Amino acid sequence: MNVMNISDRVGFTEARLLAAGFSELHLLAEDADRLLSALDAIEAAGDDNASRRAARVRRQIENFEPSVTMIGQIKSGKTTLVNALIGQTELLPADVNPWTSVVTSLHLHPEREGFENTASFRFFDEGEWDRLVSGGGRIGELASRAGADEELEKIKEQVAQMREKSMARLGRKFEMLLGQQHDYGYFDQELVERYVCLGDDLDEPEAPGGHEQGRFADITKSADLQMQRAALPVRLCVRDTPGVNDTFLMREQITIRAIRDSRLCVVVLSAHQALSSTDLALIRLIAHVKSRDVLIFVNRIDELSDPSTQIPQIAESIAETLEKHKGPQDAQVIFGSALWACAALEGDPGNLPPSSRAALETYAAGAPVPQGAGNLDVETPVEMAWAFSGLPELQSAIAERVTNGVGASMLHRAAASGLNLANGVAATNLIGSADPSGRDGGDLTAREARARMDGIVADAGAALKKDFDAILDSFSERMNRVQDSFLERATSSLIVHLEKFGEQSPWTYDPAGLRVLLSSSHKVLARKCTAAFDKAVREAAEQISELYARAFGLGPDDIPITLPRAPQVPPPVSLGRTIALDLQGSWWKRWWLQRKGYHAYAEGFVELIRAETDPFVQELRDDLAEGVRTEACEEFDSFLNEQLSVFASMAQMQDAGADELAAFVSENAPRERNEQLKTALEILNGLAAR
Ligand SMILES: Nc1nc2c(ncn2[C@@H]2O[C@H](COP(=O)(O)OP(=O)(O)O)[C@@H](O)[C@H]2O)c(=O)[nH]1
Ligand SMILES: [Mg+2]
Repeated sequence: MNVMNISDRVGFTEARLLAAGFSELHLLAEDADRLLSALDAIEAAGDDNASRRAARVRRQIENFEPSVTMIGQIKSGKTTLVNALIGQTELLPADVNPWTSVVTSLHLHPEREGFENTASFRFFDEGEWDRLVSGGGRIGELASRAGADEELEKIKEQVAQMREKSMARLGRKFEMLLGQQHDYGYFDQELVERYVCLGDDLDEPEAPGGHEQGRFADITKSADLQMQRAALPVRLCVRDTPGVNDTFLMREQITIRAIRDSRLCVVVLSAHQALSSTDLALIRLIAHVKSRDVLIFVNRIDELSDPSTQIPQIAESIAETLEKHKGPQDAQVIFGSALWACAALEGDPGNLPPSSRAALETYAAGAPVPQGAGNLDVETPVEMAWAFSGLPELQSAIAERVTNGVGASMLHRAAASGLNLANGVAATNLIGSADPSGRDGGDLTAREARARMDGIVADAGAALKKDFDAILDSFSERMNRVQDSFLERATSSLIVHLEKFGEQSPWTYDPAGLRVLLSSSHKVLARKCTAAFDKAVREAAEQISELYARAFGLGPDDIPITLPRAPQVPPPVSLGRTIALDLQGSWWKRWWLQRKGYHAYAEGFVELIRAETDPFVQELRDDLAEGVRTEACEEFDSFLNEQLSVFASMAQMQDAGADELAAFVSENAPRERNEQLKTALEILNGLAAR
């Protein structure tokens, strides 16, 4: 396979198809460009301090990469859908062996001169691998806690087999590879297969020097491919996950992590079993994500005998299931077929299997052209297949969420920074152009002013950290209380049950209540964190404004300060992980039968459920809440540093001698530069006001 061939194969038709749904991303790209031009003006008009800070904001805009993660059952068509979404129908191998656990991230870049494709593959580290292999993953832990020895043995056997095969494939090097990363300055299908795709012929020893497929797939944890896409005006990361299924809960953890890494997720379902009972674990995973950040793609509608009639029925049943199980009820549901999309991209819908083609024709004849297909001419078979594949609708939903969600937040943050810098430059110019006699309008010496500014910054930073300590402590306490009272209530319910029905009748207890309470603790946390951040920036800005007045004689109109918004608190996705109480199947029953006497029940129960629910509490406290604190403090530091830089520029101007001032005036005299700064201020004011 030719390397150039695979990476640059998007032809004209494909690019046109792909562009149809992404049009809203152009709005984001245009705003980002205007912001960048405003930063150019700041760099041109400001001193070194301002230029350095402006360059930093520029990098934040340039590195901005929204991402979307595909989750769903194995074989629902996630990988095929990702291939269709990026217009390369054969890039990622579909139908991979269900043992693989690789999360693949495709980092898509707008077209740019001199861009080089790269790839990196990371392996599980030793700890992760041991957990998977020796414990049989989380399912092994669950099974052993619930006393399901037989299942555990089965899993262990499977894992041992897998390990043997890995060793055979990877040889002596195997253990040394754990924790490592392999980087490449290119990629092609073969390279990707080597890392993400276990061969089907697991029992065949590899032919000497023969195909390399799946060589590393057992131990690959993540694959990151950097590539460019002509149809995209901004960067976008599309993440493919291995899929959740019943047997390997290790995957659940992988999926949770992948959802946490993207604001937006697409739940891919199979039309002929959309949201069946096996998808309940999936609903739990998205139950705590905002509806707006979840898209449901019902794939494989080409396998329905009569899509037009069946689609409304499926939609209704999905709505019912989501309502019943408290999933994200307002999530947008899109129907489609990745197979039709791939056929369109390959320019040959005529080659579809007859039943799939017939379904397309019936569907297209009986349904209106789906949203997002833009001005595609659905008369041609290629465009018809694309329009009805659901891909344009999926793209436009992604584009809308990105543009108005993370995109808008990023623009606001960057515009607020830019505005503070631009106002700093304008205020510095004001000081520099004032009549020398009226220049020192302040009542503080330069040294006093500097000391005061440093004091404000240090105190403000320390105060926010202290506030966060208190918030995190009370969050942790609250979660412990919730966990204790859940255990208490569940145990007394258990005892009542035992007294009434005896030991032979299994008891169930829905852990939903625990999740609801922990989720409301999370809401309180989010509210408090946002309030603490807002208060910190407001108070710091007031003190700094006051100092600007005293040190430079500048009022709030001369040097206004724009407050950054509090960072978003991520949803408590980890509450979706499966715990023993969720599995009211055979293991749970067996756990019953092994206990002797009520006391053993109650004690064993508390121990089991505490061990099961501890990870919720730990993850919310140590990952989520700590992450929120770190981000808020960084954001606040960045705001304070911006003001320090503005202060430094103004102080320098205030103290400038006659020579420096003359140089400044000659350099800044050109009206053109001031005009540019004025335009920049207008742009930034407009964007920051949104
Ligand atoms: N008929 C039909 N088959 C599909 C569709 N999407 C994917 N497939 C097939 O379903 C199988 C599993 O797809 P894959 O993308 O690997 O699923 P994943 O496990 O969710 O990533 C492959 O053989 C695909 O060709 C579709 O829309 N219609
Ligand atoms: Mg897949």
